[in-house]
Amino acid sequence: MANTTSKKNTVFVFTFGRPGVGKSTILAAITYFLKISTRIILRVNRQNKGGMKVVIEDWTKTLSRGNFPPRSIVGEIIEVDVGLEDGTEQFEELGFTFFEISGEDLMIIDLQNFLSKSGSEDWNLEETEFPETVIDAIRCSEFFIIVVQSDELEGDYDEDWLIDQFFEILEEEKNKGKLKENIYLLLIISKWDLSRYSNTEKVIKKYLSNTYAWIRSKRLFDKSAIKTFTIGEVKKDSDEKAVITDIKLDDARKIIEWIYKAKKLQ
Ligand SMILES: Nc1nc2c(ncn2[C@@H]2O[C@H](COP(=O)(O)OP(=O)(O)OP(=O)(O)O)[C@@H](O)[C@H]2O)c(=O)[nH]1
Ligand SMILES: [Mg+2]
Repeated sequence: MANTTSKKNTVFVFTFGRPGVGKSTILAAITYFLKISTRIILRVNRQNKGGMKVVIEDWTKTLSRGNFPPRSIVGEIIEVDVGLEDGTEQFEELGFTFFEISGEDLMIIDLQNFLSKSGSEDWNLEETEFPETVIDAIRCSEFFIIVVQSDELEGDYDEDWLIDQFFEILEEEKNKGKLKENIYLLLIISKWDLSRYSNTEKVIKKYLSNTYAWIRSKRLFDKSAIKTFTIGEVKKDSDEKAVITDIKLDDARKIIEWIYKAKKLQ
């Protein structure tokens, strides 16, 4: 990890969201968009030591064939490292390093909730804290992408609570002086092709009211935005497997452009 966080000229982005919301798909789409853009090279991270998995080639091939990236493995941090060549237009001499940890790993927060509510005597906070590698990734990140799934916002699952807890962890870290000086938030409503809604702000205010309050307060994040994402048209094949029948990279472009602009305006 020391190798990774000391990498120069790269902007670290941490992705957060419960299992299966579409984190890997969003990162794969951004990578694919960058890959097929001219003047951009995908930098392969050869310092793959601290248990990080680098997936650029696998993911872009998978997407180009209309398939989704595989579900992330519990306990493994995925690191997508893209270097942007010195182009004359938008992107120049900058890189992005995206971290994704499996949604299951983030459920550690949920476990804390469960154990504290159940009053279990075995509850040991130390054991339920994020692993060191995750904390390191959080500490070096300037951008935080939170992903929520458009067709599950109304469900029983208390996503708002989960995000709220994550923000509290960030705030604690900030108060300890361990975070980057300026941090930015992008809240992405994923699988937008399945959505019944049109007004994103309204929907977040209604179903994720605490999250919305954090965004509005500007207490933690210097800048934030709510964006939607779809990978395009998705259908089930004869084996009931989801496949991408028409890939769209427009949302991926908007996400990376927002990050790029926020970085440049610093
Ligand atoms: N309809 C639709 N389905 C999507 C979209 N993106 C992802 N999916 C579906 O959601 C599944 C999970 O997506 P992933 O990107 O693997 O989700 P994840 O958040 O990385 O999951 P973990 O890493 O396991 O926590 C995919 O295999 C697809 O079936 C989308 O834009 N539209
Ligand atoms: Mg994943």
